[in-house]
Amino acid sequence: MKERIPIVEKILSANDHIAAQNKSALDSAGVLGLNFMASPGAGKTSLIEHTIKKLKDRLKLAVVDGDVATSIDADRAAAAGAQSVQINTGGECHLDAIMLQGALSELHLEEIDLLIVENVGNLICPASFKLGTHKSVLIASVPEGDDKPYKYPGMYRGVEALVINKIDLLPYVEFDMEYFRQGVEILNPGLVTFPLSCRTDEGLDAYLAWVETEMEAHRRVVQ
Ligand SMILES: Nc1nc2c(ncn2[C@@H]2O[C@H](COP(=O)(O)OP(=O)(O)OP(=O)(O)O)[C@@H](O)[C@H]2O)c(=O)[nH]1
Ligand SMILES: [Mg+2]
Repeated sequence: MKERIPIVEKILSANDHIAAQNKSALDSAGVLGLNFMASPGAGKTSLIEHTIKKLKDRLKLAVVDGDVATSIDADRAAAAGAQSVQINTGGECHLDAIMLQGALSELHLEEIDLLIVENVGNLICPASFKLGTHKSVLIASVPEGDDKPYKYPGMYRGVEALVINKIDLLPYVEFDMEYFRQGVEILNPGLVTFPLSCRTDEGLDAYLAWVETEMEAHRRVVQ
């Protein structure tokens, strides 16, 4: 058991090295990279579809989708109007930097402003593997329950923005928003948070404004 720790550290450090290369490729092309993480079914692809439809007149978008199997999500992103690449992990519960590097080689980065990576639906493994994206966004959703920050602290600690999706279901599901937000505040004080619904569009504008502000800030840094 003792020998596993250095091996895990080596894997993560090799991953960090490739992640740094990915970030540098994105920066050279002026692309802002967002890493969307969530439980299965929280609404990652739904939010990506909204993001594409609302911003595609102003920004050139690409999506890299990570799933164990199928190209369902990449097809949805393409149908919404973005370049898209599907990664099938074949069983791995997260994307890693090498997988993203392969996907980036299939995209014309010079023609992209915003890259959204949809990680594999999982609240544990994706938190440990840097990809080289600039910001991580966690999409929580009301039906998952209000205890998730307490049970998956690593994920909640490591993100720069939080979406609380499916607020249209608040009248039907037991979800104590105050308890949920207290858990988040302990782990990630002041975390920028967007309660919204991909079903009714409520709250979407604040999230979209954040994406555009991040895009502007990134342009100023890399120019
Ligand atoms: N009621 C409600 N349903 C939603 C909302 N957003 C997404 N859904 C539904 O939730 C289900 C899962 O949505 P997806 O966008 O595919 O979720 P995902 O996180 O991409 O799922 P995986 O990629 O399989 O992990 C679909 O049936 C959506 O229609 C919402 O705001 N409200
Ligand atoms: Mg999806």
